[in-house]
Amino acid sequence: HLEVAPGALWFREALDRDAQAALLADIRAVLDKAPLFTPAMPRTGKPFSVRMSNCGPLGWVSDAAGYRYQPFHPETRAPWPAMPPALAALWTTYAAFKAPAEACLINYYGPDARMSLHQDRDEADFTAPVLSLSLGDTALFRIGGETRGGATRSIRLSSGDIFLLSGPSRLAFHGIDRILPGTSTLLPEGGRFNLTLRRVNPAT
Ligand code: MD5
Ligand code: FE
Repeated sequence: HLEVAPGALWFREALDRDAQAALLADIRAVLDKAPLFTPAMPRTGKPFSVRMSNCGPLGWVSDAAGYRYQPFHPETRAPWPAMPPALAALWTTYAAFKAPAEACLINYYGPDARMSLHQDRDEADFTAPVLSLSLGDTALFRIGGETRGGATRSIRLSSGDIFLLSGPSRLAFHGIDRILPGTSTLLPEGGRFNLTLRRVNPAT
């Protein structure tokens, strides 16, 4: 792997095409039960350009009431589908954390979707890493430091890449500037899935 900042580990092409296709099939099965929804910004209610779903005991949602983790889909109200074993295995291998992941956030980016610079701080335990897996079109990912306005660097995340945010990078500002359409043939519909595996509650 490449350590792009202290604790920010980039495993390029960690998964081969077969492994990517298998995980994609798992994600499609999750989405059959828990369809992508359009999150909205707290207070303003402005819709995100990224659509989302989740699997595992908890899922991240956002609406006019705020950002939070909850155990059910915001529209169907059904419990999130179980975490596919292949995803749990990635957590074991790459995060090597003492407690299992509780949430897998599924982000879908169409050709015009983006995600502005932010920190992930809705989890109660920042000692656990966040594991990110990219599937489909390449994304221009930007990562900075723990304060807004500092230096940032830009990284091209491609299909099969795993990115692990741990230690000093766990609270790094980051975002997706844009998707590069047509850079992968994995998704027939185009675009990009990003899966983030997270620990939400303190590991006892
Ligand atoms: C994505 N997702 O590609 C991006 C980047 C999100 C999110 O940012 O919150 O869903 S995944 C890489 C990532 C995740 C968590 C923390 C950090 C990077 N980080 O501290 O740099 O859909
Ligand atoms: Fe994030």
